[in-house]
Amino acid sequence: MALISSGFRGRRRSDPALPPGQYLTNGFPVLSAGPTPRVPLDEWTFTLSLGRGEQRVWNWAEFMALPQESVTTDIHCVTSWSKLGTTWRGVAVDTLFEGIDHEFGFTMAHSYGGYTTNVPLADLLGGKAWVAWEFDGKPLAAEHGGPARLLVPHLYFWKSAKWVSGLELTPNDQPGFWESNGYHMRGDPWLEQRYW
Ligand SMILES: Nc1nc2c(c(=O)[nH]1)N[C@H]1C(S)=C(S)[C@@H](COP(=O)(O)O)O[C@H]1N2
Ligand SMILES: [Mo]
Repeated sequence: MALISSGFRGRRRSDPALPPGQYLTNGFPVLSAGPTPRVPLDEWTFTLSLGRGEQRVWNWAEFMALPQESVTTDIHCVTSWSKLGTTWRGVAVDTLFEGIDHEFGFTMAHSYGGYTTNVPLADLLGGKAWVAWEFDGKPLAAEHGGPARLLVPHLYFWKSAKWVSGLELTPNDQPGFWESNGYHMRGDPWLEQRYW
């Protein structure tokens, strides 16, 4: 009897969309390491830094003129909440890299306000990541990273830099803000790569 009921609870707990150690939330918690920067759209730019001083810069109008994609995806925070079926709109990182010569395999995402997080380039290309500016059909709220945030939903959500200002290509994997404070360098929720 005890075995049956514990097995039943186990199955109910393990939604196949839920990585190990995560629980579901319907809310949308705000997690920010500092104050929320307010970036006017007419001052906003996104910079792709390729190394050797080469860069590509988009202003808001240029960014909005790029092909836009709608994305429905699950997100997983390292503090254990997951939110399923979230809807976003934004520009695929693939689109930003179109026609661009680059040689480095790692990136550092930079944010207005100074936050950084490192993501291997392979985790940003191939339809895996976006610079998102709409959430749930509305412009992304400032506390959730508006005007635009990185969205890398297959990694823990700290990799999805809010208020993103650009991506810097780097030859080596360098730790960003949370990674320097003990968070994992990659952060795959299915492998529970929380801390190191
Ligand atoms: N610029 C910036 N981006 C950030 C953070 C931050 O503090 N600053 N926090 C990260 C963490 S730890 C998480 S869990 C998510 C939280 O996003 P949310 O506040 O929209 O839920 O943003 C990530 N991106
Ligand atoms: Mo987080």
